[in-house]
Amino acid sequence: MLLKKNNSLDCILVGSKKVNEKKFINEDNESFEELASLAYTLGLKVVDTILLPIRRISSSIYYGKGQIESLKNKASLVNAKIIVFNDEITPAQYKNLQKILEKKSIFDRTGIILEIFKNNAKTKESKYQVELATLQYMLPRLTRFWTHLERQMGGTGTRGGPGEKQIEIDRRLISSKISKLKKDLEKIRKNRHIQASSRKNIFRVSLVGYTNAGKSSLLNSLSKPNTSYVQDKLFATLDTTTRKIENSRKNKEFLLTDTVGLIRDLPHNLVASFRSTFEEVKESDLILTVVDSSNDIKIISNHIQTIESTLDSMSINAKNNFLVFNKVDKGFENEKIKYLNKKYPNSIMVSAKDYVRLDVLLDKIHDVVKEKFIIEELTLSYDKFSIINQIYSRLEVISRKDSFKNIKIKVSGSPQLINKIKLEIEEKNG
Ligand SMILES: Nc1nc2c(ncn2[C@@H]2O[C@H](COP(=O)(O)OP(=O)(O)OP(=O)(O)O)[C@@H](O)[C@H]2O)c(=O)[nH]1
Ligand SMILES: [Mg+2]
Repeated sequence: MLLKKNNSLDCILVGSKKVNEKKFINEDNESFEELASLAYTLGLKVVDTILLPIRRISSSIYYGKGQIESLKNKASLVNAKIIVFNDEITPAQYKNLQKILEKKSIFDRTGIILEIFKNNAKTKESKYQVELATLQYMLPRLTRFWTHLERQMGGTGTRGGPGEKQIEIDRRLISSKISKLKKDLEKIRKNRHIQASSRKNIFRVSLVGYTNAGKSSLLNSLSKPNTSYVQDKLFATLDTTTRKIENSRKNKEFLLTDTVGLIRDLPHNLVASFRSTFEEVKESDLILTVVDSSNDIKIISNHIQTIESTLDSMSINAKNNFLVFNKVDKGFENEKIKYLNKKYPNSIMVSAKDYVRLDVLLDKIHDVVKEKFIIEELTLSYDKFSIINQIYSRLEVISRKDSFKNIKIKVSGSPQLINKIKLEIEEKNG
């Protein structure tokens, strides 16, 4: 929304180069590249990138005054109306920078991520979640340049130049909108909970992972019909999609859920807003972390750590978890395979795009499903051939004893399915 104000989407990326710390410079390049893909995802055109040396962070404008002045000149020179800071800018710094940089739109990494989420939200729930996070982010940063607010909030009735008074009105409007959104989201969350509990009797698997790792592609490839939204852009998916993965193998169907992608330092407002989405992950029986294996080893390890710590922060215990290294079709070297296998023994390499080793992945999932199997003996009288057929097609039959009165069948399967079949037998009996 803020972007529409500018006709040009040309932007300058600004990062920090800490002096005297060589290690930091490397890391910074990596996060800088990530910022460039975030900007690209948002549809911005990066016309220049600047790494500013920084010795000490200024609490008022983050960088030095001279640095910001020359940044302003540079932006005017290349006619860039948008300036994107890689580092997190506090509300106070934001306001001061906005004063110096005048009519240029300022974003930090969090602001960019919020804009992307805003563009990609499709369902009511994700729209509300993103709006809530955005308003919470905006509230302390309100300056007279947030004029788009007037339109967004449905007009505030003032036509005069937006000044302090206008900001006060906006602030109150935002606060009341925030509480309304929270209430609405709570209602949606309760509803989601009811839906989720109706799925209790089937094994549930969730896909989590860094944005762009290929979670939606994997869901598509495992479930065939290509309807999950796949894009080479960050945060393509904001809504959870669940599909039943049926299989010729007996009693081994499961539900597979695709989730919103994660990223390093995901804005905490967003994490909080999407918490209910992750409740579904929390309740699943198996969590698979999908990793883009075409990245450098160091980036791979950073991504895995990000996923672990984000799940941790939501108290999600990735029990039985294993890693799925995706995109192995993309120039995979033997050395890398060896290294990853050694470092992450509980993992599997696949390609969602080329359907490579998806059968091995399914086997691995089925092994976990199977761990929950129980063994029971069912007793049937002879008039229940339809149930006998079901038993053979859906459960594993260990032994069978036919007598003149009935048939005793020892089966192995998920407790849920065995119970379901037992109920059917009772119904038939009754
Ligand atoms: N080469 C290759 N590309 C893949 C593979 N799987 C996914 N991709 C590509 O990677 C990009 C991201 O895929 P998505 O499935 O949208 O990734 P995601 O994890 O759902 O991303 P978010 O929804 O943004 O979190 C797309 O361009 C896919 O075509 C794969 O196995 N090999
Ligand atoms: Mg996706």
